[in-house]
Amino acid sequence: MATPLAATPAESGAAESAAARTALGTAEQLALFRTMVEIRRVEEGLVRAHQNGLVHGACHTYVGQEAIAAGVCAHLRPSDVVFSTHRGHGHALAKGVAAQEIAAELFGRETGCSHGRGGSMHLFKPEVGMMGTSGIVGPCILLAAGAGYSFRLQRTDNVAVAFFGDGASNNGAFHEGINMASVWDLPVLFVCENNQYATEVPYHTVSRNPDVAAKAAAYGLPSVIVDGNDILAVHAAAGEAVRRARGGGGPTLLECKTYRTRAHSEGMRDAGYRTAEEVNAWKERCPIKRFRSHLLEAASASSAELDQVEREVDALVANALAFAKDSPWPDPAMVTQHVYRSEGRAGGSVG
Ligand SMILES: Cc1ncc(C[n+]2csc(CCOP(=O)(O)OP(=O)(O)O)c2C)c(N)n1
Ligand SMILES: [Mg+2]
Repeated sequence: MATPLAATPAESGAAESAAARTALGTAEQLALFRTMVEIRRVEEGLVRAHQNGLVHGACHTYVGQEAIAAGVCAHLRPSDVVFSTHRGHGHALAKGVAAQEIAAELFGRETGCSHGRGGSMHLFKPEVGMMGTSGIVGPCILLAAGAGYSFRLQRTDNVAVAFFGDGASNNGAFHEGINMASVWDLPVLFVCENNQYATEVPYHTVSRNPDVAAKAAAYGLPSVIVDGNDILAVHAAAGEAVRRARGGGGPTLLECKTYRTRAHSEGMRDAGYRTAEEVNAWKERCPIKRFRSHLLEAASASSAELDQVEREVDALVANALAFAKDSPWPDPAMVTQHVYRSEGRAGGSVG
């Protein structure tokens, strides 16, 4: 099947121009590199664990899209909030949820960030502003608009972020959420990760316009399209949008052109709707490989330094997976805890 890809900015050119623009020092660039490597390694570890029967429930990986979570969340404070999707491990990690809490959650253990009750699509940690991954496509856009409204009422300068896929942009929630945020100038960043497929449905078959960002014009908010596999481009565009939101300038729709290089979900077939050539071409555009090359070419880091980061991340992720595997299961007697409200009602203590 011939699957025309939406035009992406020429990757090397985009990387160079973003690099030329970046005011980031070595430490900040190394931090972005570390976050992307950590997301990738956690996903690879979860894939192996899924194959070994240790992960319970679905597992949609973020492999190939790491630059987006890393580039956006680098601008966020713990008091800013993120609403995520079914493909949200990277968002949770970049927002500050520890790898071991995520691994333990997918393993169904008490030490997981949702005490093993939720799994991959219920990663919550409000203390760091991670307001949840979700199996329902679209509502994260409305939730972020609502959080932005609450920040406005509370007179804070916090920012709400919604991450969502191209598939969500044809959901009514997208149109209602960005319209409300736009008319009320809410402090929200809408990040569309256009990986060009919704499960097996190519975006060009469900939208005449390949650019989700174009829809912003209908609602009067600014939009930007970036190469989502270029960490410096994502970081620069997200920085501007977050500054605008924090300063009272209203929301932005940021479209990141990207690609998932693994199956929609672990264990699902990954054939018949896209070609191996297409997948391989995008593997060549791997955001981590590209940033590594850039850091070396720009002499911002040595290969020994980058290898050291990778070794540290490898150790952290190995520990996280071992921690998850060795963690206790939730106590079956607590199964109804957090299900029913137990205060302020006659006979309300159910759990
Ligand atoms: C409201 C709703 N409709 C349909 C689904 C089934 N579904 C799960 S993932 C998915 C594809 C989503 O595609 P996209 O938003 O592009 O995200 P991606 O998987 O590409 O990251 C669909 C349709 C769902 N979970 N929720
Ligand atoms: Mg998609």
